[in-house]
Amino acid sequence: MEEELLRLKAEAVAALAASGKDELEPFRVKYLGRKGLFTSVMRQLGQASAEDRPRLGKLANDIRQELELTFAARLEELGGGNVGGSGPRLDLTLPGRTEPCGRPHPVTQVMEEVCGIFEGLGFTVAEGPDVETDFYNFEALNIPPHHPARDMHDTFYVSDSLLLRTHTSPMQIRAMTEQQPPLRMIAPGKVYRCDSDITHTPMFHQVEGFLVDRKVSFADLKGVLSVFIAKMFHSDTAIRFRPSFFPFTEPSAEVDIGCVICGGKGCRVCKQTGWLEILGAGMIDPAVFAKVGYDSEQYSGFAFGLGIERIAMLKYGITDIRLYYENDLRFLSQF
Ligand code: 2NL
Repeated sequence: MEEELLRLKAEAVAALAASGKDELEPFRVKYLGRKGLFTSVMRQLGQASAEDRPRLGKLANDIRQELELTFAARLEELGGGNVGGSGPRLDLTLPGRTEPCGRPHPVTQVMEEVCGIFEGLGFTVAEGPDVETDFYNFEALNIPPHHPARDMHDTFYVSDSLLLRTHTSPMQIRAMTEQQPPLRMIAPGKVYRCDSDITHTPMFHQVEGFLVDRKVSFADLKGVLSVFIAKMFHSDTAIRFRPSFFPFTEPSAEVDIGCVICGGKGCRVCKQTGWLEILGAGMIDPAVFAKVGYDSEQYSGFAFGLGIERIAMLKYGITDIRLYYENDLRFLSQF
């Protein structure tokens, strides 16, 4: 069989050297094709002894590879490749094969956009740990043990005094315990609540912000949030402040924007109200200032918090929050 292989190789090399352009394809079929001579010799490999088989197999493969290279070289030499043409072998009009390119996750994109807008308004950015103490996450925010607001937060506890933060406000408490006013800062990051359905995931992203100085008023809060909403959505997006309650702000408000889907006429997304809730805010409660040692006679401030997944859902018309975390490229590549 070895002789047969070597003979076939010599024959093929000679045939190739002698072949013209039109003979190349018949050559390929005769020697290298699926029903060609090489294939039939290789079929005989099964009859070789177990001891010879590996060596013969390797020899056959080496020869075949060498012939394929020689064939390709000959094809090139004869200016082949293009059927019946004498033109260039490469069709330069074909679009290139592009590598698929990754990009930031839609949640990351919206997070960066939100942070960028507040940075433009002079806010600094602070990030911190996902595992927090009960003090920073609850106590300092005027949520004592057994306060009903703790139920709303569906907290994941790590131990009696450690937990996965339910909001990013702990970073703002840290900032206030370390620095004196004036302060303006945002805290972006992951937060955790034991909750899961089409509008809730156990982990989601939040940006909270606050500003403390002398004579800060609710009008300042309205001004900052109006600029944010105009930049994030559309410059003439309608805004409405609704009275609400948070343990850490007084007074508190929830902020709605005119429905970006129906323009305020009423649809499924806005539940026929024409409005979409996009964030919560308020004037920082004096009880919070007391916890961090600020004098609330001298200083006042506002704070706000918004969920990134929710903002991105409204911005892009996404109806199921779980899509963000299924890693389906058909979804992700749309952003
Ligand atoms: C919401 C509401 C809010 C805050 C967060 C805050 C932080 C400090 C002091 C006072 Cl340190 N307040 N944060 C205030 C009002 C609302 O979030 O719906 N978030 C998704």
